[in-house]
Amino acid sequence: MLIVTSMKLFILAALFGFSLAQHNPNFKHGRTSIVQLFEWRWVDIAAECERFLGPKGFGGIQISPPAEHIVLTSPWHPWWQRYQPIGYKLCSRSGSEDELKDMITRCNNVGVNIYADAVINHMCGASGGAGTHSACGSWFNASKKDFPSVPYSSWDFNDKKCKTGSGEIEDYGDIFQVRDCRLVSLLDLAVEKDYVRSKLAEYMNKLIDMGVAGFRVDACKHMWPGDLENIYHRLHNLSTAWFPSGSRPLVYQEVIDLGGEAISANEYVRLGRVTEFKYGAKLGTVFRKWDGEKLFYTRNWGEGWGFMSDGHAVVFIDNHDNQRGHGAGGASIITFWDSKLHKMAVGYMLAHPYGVARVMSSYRWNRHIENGKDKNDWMGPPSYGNGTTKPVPVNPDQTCGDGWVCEHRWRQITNMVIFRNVVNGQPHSNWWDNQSNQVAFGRGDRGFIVFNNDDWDLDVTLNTGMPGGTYCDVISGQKEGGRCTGKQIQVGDDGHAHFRISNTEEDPFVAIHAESKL
Ligand code: QV4
Ligand code: CA
Repeated sequence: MLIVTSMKLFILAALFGFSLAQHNPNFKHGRTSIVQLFEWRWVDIAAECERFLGPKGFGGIQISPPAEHIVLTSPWHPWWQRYQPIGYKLCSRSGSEDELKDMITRCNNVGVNIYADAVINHMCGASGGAGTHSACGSWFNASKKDFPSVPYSSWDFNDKKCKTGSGEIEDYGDIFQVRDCRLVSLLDLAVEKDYVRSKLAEYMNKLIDMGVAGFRVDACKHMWPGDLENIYHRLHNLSTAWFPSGSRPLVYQEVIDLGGEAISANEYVRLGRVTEFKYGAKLGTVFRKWDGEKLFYTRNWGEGWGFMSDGHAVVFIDNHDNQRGHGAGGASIITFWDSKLHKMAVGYMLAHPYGVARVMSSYRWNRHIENGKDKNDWMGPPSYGNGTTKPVPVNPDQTCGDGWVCEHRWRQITNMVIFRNVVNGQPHSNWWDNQSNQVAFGRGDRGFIVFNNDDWDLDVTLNTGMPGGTYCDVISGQKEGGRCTGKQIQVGDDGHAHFRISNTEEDPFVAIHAESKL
């Protein structure tokens, strides 16, 4: 037997392009995309897997944090209460442990993976009070740092290590503060302690044994890479009920790195994937045509734009933070509120080979912007008066009701999720641009996409690289019962096709792929 050190493995992985453990999303059946079902209840997710996500080829779901969290009433049940754990009982605003388990099983059974959002840097805020105001009534005392349901006591927190006067992170330029002090007053766990590490790993392993395929790890910038490495090494292999034996959980770490901070995403890529926040911030700027950006500049999109290396990135247009002014990215972030641009930007991401792609699925709230800030950025999901989350109803036209946006059900987005599966593994090819905001590119001979983000029409003949035939555009419609419900694109035997896209169209882009051929 050859003993391969992890360094050698790393070099081998780099040479042969296979993913390291923990970088592999463990997708089933050649699927390729994750959808973030922000604040959905477990019972709704289970139903959505069976009726929509499984059949449409979604690879996985990022779920909201499943651990027991504080319940706040001022403001009234904000979404962010779920980022304030008070223990690791699997009991949350999204439902009970039984409901979680049933959902994980049913989603896995239809080929859809579950990735849990793991909040392991901290517990609730320091002024969280004492009592049983938690998702399942576990008692805790924030001022005494007493969380008996874990149990954690004041020994398990970082306060002695933190050197700032306030105990808070005051300067993001000081890596010690960022890791050892409190993020917005959240009680900072001593992740260097063996006991704390063992509790965190126990929590994550329980989820792995139930069948999750990996984790989005919250607030990684605020934890030392060495501490995270130790926890990740303790994680079990995935359940062999659904995954090949020896499969490691995917880990994708939330590190916001737009450049210019003391801590960089690169410190974490060795351990797992990392959220590439530059992606949505830059693509938003490009599609908005701000700062002199033009779509044709994305000819070398990906590493060419200073992003982390392809095998390390999880990419997205928006997330639950930056769609409401939290986190990073600022005003350039394109959300469902700008639906036309959103569909184009998500379409671009899903057509492009860089990174593991995550689609956002949101709820509507009473956005109220004053002086550039949303006063209602705290508002939780559609709820009843007592704060319990409402179900997600599906309308006859397949859209969602009751304030659930369900971007993942928008035809243009669903069809691009399918496009990404169809072109999986094919190279970025046959680039064309007009030196402005009209661009086109293919994915080998399996797919081709054309964008018109200029203020004038696009009218051009392009080499698609695809076999001759009639294809259905999957943006204006799709292939249904042997015909196209939207535009039809004629590809000649030489691979060339004529495209005409008016800038005033509802969706000024066109996409065809091998399985949309008549
Ligand atoms: C406030 C003040 C503090 C004060 C405290 C006193 O800001 O200075 O000491 O009151 O009571 C909420 C409130 C916040 C409040 C805090 C503690 O918004 O005002 O502190 O609770 O009571 C989410 C929200 C936060 C929220 C947090 C916990 O975005 O607003 O804080 O949940 O409920 C950085 C990080 C990055 C982070 C990003 C938002 O590097 O890791 O900020 N992103 C992740 C998650 C995000 C989550 C957290 C981290 C924390 O994606 O959703 O924050 O788990 O860039
Ligand atoms: Ca910390």
